[in-house]
Order: sequence, then structure tokens, then C-alpha cells
Amino acid sequence: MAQINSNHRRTAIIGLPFDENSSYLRGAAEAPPLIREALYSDAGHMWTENEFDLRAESALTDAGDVEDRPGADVNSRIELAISNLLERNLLPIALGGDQAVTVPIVRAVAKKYPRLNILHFDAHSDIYDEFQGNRYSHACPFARIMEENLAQRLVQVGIRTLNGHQREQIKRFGVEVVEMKDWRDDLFFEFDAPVYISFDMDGLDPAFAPGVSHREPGGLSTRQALDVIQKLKGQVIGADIVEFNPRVDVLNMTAAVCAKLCKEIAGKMLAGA
Ligand SMILES: [Mn+2]
Repeated sequence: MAQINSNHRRTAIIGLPFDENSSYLRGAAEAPPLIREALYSDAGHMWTENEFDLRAESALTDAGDVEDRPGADVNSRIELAISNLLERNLLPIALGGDQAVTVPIVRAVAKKYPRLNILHFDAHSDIYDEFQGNRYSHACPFARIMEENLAQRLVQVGIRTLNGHQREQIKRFGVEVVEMKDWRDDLFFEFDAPVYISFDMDGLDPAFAPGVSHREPGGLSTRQALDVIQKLKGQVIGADIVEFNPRVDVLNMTAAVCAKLCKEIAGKMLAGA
């Protein structure tokens, strides 16, 4: 028996094939079709662990990709596309793309949910004031988000690459960081405002998700990350899954992990607070 989606919540995936703000390797722009392929693959089915059937009652629809048009401002196109989904009462799950896409997504989400809380999985804090001269680098999105007051609370997990500048930025913006060296499996996250989940695939250990541009050993297992999502208290109203780089993946393993995260995030959204 499937869970009854009594609140008629609906989720939508949307592909964001952009990686021009990546500082090291390109390739994340090629991720969305591969995540879709893994998601709808006959190797599995569309039931979530919390018993929602994502094929039922438009529980998960596919809103297609935001297209890359030469000369167009990518950030405004992404913000508009996400706003359109929110207006249709769809809970967006964006498939990146590099982490730079999180800024325009959160701009749109914060308009609808002004007390927004963000839970960010990543090896990196991505809070540089600027990186290689680019303030919109994938190393900077959370500095922009906090400067623009888009999030009342930012919690980061999986972090294991902090340097002096990033520690100053974290203090400056009041970010709650759980460094990987301090990880305990009984950690539990509670939010009293709508929650946006930003999931950089390199938050996982590269043993679980090798298809990332910046492999950083010592990260979360897939199961640990799923536990955090499934056990968190709060209403998840939007998400992104970013930084999967198919060019350095091994046998589509990371695509499968992206698809699993997508399903379980959708299940969490449908379940409500
Ligand atoms: Mn990262």
C-alpha cells in the first residue's frame, strides 16, 4: 500500500545543464540526462523508502531542462524557471549543473518562503567572497545567498576543506557548520521554517560518488546522507542535486546515487513536516 499523499503535494525535477562557473573541471552540465536515465531505469522502481510511489498522482513530474541560449543571462533564466514551478505549487528538485545554480534557485525559493532554512551537504563550504576573480564561481554561492539575506539559517554538513578565509566567512555570516571530523551518526537536524536542501555530490565520500570534479576523501556514506534527510524535522520545500560530473564517473555509479537521493528527497517532500 502506498502512502496517501493527503496534502496533494507534488514535486518536479528540472535540469540545469550549466557548468561555466566551475573552477577546475567542466562536465557537470552533462549530468541531467544521466540522472534521469538512472531515475527511470528498469534496474529499479519509483517507490521511495517511506512508501510513496513517485509514478502515482503526478507525485514527481519532469519539468524538462532550462535551456542554454547564447547571450542569455543564465541566472535570471534559472530564477524564472523555478518561480514558475513554485507558482504551480510544484516543489522543485533541480538537477545540476555546478553549485553556482543554487544562487538563482534560492532567490526564487526565498521569495515564496522568506524565513528559509538551508541544509547544505558538501565537502566544501562554497562561501568564498570571490574565487579566481569570479564572484559567481561555484566556490562562492553561499556568500551571495547570505549577503542577500535569502536564508535565515544555513546548516552545512560533510564539510572537510575549510581554510582561514572560509572560517572567517562562516563566522561573519553565522553559518552552522558540522565538520566531517566531528561527525556522529546520532546527529539530528530540526528546522522551524521551510527547508531547502542543497546537495553537492562531493559531500559524499568519493568511494560512494566518484563522479565529481573535486574528490575529497573522508566524506559521508550514501546511507548517512539519506539518514540525515529522512530523519530531519521540518518541511522540505525545494532541493538541488549538483556537481555530479559524468566525465569522471565510474560505470554510472554516481548517476545512480543522484537518482536515489532525488527519490528520497521527493519522498521527504511528499511526507511533509
Ligand atoms: Mn563541493
